[in-house]
Amino acid sequence: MIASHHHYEILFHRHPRNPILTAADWPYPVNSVFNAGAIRLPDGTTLLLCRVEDRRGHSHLCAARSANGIDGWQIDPQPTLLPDPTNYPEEVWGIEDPRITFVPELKKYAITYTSFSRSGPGVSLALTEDFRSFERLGVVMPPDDKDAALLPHRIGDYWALIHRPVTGAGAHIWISYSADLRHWGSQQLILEARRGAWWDANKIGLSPPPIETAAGWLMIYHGVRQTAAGSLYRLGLALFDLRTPEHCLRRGESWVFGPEAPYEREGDVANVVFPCGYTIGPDDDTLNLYYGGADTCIALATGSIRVLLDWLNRHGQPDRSGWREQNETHGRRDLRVA
Ligand code: M1P
Repeated sequence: MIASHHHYEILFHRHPRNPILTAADWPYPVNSVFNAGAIRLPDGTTLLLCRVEDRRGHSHLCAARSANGIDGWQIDPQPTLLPDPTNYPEEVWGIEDPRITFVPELKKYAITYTSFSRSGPGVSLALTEDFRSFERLGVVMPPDDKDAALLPHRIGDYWALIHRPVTGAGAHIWISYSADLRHWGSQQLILEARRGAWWDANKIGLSPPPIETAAGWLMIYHGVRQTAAGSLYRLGLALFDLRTPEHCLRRGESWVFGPEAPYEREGDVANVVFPCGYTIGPDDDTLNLYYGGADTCIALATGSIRVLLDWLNRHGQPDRSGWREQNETHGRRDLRVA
């Protein structure tokens, strides 16, 4: 039987102990904790790399570790990764919204985060083996760009980064390729905000890193609709080809998760759900999605990858927004071999 809410299927179930982490849990004074990257460590520990905002309004990152991913969090007693504006001036107004990808070829975790520079938000990349020491590679996408994640392995010979530049044409999702993680090219638009009345009309961005499945890269993205009462952040699903991830195979029409609970409706920024990470259960199917609630706290919702893919099969449509741009702008499809 399909669980329903106002007759829509429920794809994500909120944990009854939500919010699972708040500023009150922090070992030092903070304003808010939200938008955490997530990863399961080899020993089974869940690590959240949380965005922590101080009362200046600047953010840094702090690791929290838990055996069950729900409670018993061990939070680093001090900030884990602070902005370093002396050496990295792009971090002058803080670092935000990390996404974590384990990269088997490097045996390291890649962290893509927003560096808030005087020119606006850009994408920075750091590598780590242990979430204690970090190797910064600096800016990989200049402002205005954010909502980025690295795919875990090369596509052909090239690393792939999904990201969200803001261009004169709007805030859409793009992909870029690199041979060395430092120099990026072959940029292509892959998914557009839909404009008009759509729930994802005004801007979209990648939420957590894409999930690699046999059917393709499953993307959970956030869509924003501007309303008379402010911005409304909700989540949608799209599926991209495994070997040519610039090609969208299916895109859901309806949103699948949106602000409903009080900790999502009310906070520093009302009506925001914003996941930056997930872990996958031992059954290889259960998706534990960690998300910021109203830019104030961290919450957990659980779904099934199989059910999400099945929903996309039933409710998704082929999406040509990226293809149109790729063909009109470049007149060819595979820029990586150019
Ligand atoms: O305040 C809501 C969110 O705003 C930003 O998202 P975007 O620029 O994609 O609309 C996020 O970076 C995040 O800081 C915040 O949760």
